[in-house]
Amino acid sequence: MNQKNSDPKNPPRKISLLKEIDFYLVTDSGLSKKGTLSDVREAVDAGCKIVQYREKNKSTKEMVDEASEIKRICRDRAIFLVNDRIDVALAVDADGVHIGQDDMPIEIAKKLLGPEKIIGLTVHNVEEAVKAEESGADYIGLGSIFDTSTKKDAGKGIGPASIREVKNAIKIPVVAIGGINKENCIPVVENGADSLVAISAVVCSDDVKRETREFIEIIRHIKNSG
Ligand code: 3NM
Repeated sequence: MNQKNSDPKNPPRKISLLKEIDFYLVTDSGLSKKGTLSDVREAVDAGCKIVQYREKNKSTKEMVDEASEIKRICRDRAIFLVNDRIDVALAVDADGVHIGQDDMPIEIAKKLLGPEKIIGLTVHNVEEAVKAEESGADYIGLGSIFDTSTKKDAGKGIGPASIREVKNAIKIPVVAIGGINKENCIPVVENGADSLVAISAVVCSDDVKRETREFIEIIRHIKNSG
């Protein structure tokens, strides 16, 4: 049985929310100026409605502690997903996970998490996007849109026009990621990205709240004038 959404016309509120989200925060403690918790607090205070906890350098215990605190910050204000670590997501009862092509197969992740949880999958092209939708992903992260040094194996940027190709092939929301900043985000949104991630452009800043607010304003402006 496809557990994706029992009624595609009436998906759970959290999943339909994904289409309405403009800016999507992904944490990176290695790049952050003020630390992950501060970044989450500031971004959510600025109106960010989705947070992905992406942590590659901490112990499981540290991650569970930090994820519990992020969940508390996000409560009633933002969707909270954990990158890769289904165990951590389960431990703190996060809203879902974001996984990559080489992580847990999505069908198994769905079984482990249950049908109410959100699962996002990273894809790099139309073929992977179609497969992600077929296997029950609730949204896809498409990247890397531009060249980036934040993720070492991200590969060359696929360009913002690829967002349009993917949007034309699937119905689930498309989150654009990789090398995006306030200057180059316009074609990203114009090509149909439902939401976008900018890690270094936000967490390397002295003022995460201001950067997040500005991204949200730019994205809304482009969406509303399109
Ligand atoms: N995933 P920045 S690119 C986490 O292509 C991540 O799937 C990518 O960071 C992908 O906004 C990336 O600093 C890093 O370029 C994005």
